Amino acid sequence: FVHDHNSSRKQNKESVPWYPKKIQDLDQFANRILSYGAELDCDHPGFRDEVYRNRRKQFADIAFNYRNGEKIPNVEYTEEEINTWSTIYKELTKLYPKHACAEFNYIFPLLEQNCGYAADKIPQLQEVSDFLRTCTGFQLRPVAGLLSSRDFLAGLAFRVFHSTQYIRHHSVPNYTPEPDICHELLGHVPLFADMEFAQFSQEIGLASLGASDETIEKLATLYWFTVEFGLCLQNGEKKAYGAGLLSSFGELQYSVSDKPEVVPFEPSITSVTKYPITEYQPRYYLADSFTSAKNKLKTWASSIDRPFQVRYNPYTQTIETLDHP
Ligand code: HBI
Ligand code: FE
Repeated sequence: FVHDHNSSRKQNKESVPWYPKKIQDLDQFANRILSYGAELDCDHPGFRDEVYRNRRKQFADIAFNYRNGEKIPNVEYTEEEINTWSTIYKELTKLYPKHACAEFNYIFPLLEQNCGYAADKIPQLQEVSDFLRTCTGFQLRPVAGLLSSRDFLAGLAFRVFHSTQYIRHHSVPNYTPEPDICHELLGHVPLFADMEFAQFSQEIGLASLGASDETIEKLATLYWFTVEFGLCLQNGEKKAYGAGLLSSFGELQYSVSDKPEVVPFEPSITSVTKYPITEYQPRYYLADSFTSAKNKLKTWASSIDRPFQVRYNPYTQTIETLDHP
């Protein structure tokens, strides 16, 4: 959830920043994560826990060694890890019927029936990924920690979602300074099974390929206010669809209350809004529907100054580039 300024890539008018052209190119991201899974900051809840740090290293190794097309190794979660999951699962599933959007509530029971979602078990990434593929073609890929915005967004262009596999530290189940498997599986995964939402997410990814640093910053901001913290209007009521809300017991309730400011999703405004990353959002953006959000995003993205157009070919899993004369 950190904003980066990727200064390592040179840019000028003639050179377009490198971007992945085929799905195997995503293998290159694994060794340039920003925060490595086992090296925790001193304010991380697991900083002083040697057992936790070792465990994080095991997860990091799975992600480092993973290659496109392979099966994601199953993990045997410990009792302590499953307890953390259970606590969060039980609290959140109480709130979903009232506060989550209709698409989320439609899909959630299917995850319970088809890929092992339950209070007493942490689902395996491979099983979840297989299910998503049958719904929208989205797939999961294990990642050891935070990627740059550029790399992370590029994955979405291929309908690949980089997912962490470790769980937050057991001492503070309601807080995590970074994404963890609770955030990914409860927050993100359900909506990647929705066709409109999948298309919306892929649009952000496609717009990011070869984009300037400034555009990446705007797309990361759009991602933040939609995929992470988005609200949508359904039958006159505010419902949550953002993963940061759907995986937070406190912020989910706060976001749909009358305390925060809520304004219509408008890419030109949303994309330049500043936001805090360690506290509840003071402002949320409200979409009419995923279809409407997708169309607004597409219109906005077509105004981005990029000397070529891209489209994804799902048969070859490659990006096709259409040059402007
Ligand atoms: N990396 N692994 C990972 N997971 C994320 O959710 C994530 C990321 N890097 C950047 C990011 N999210 C967002 O802040 C946006 O910049 C896309
Ligand atoms: Fe997230």
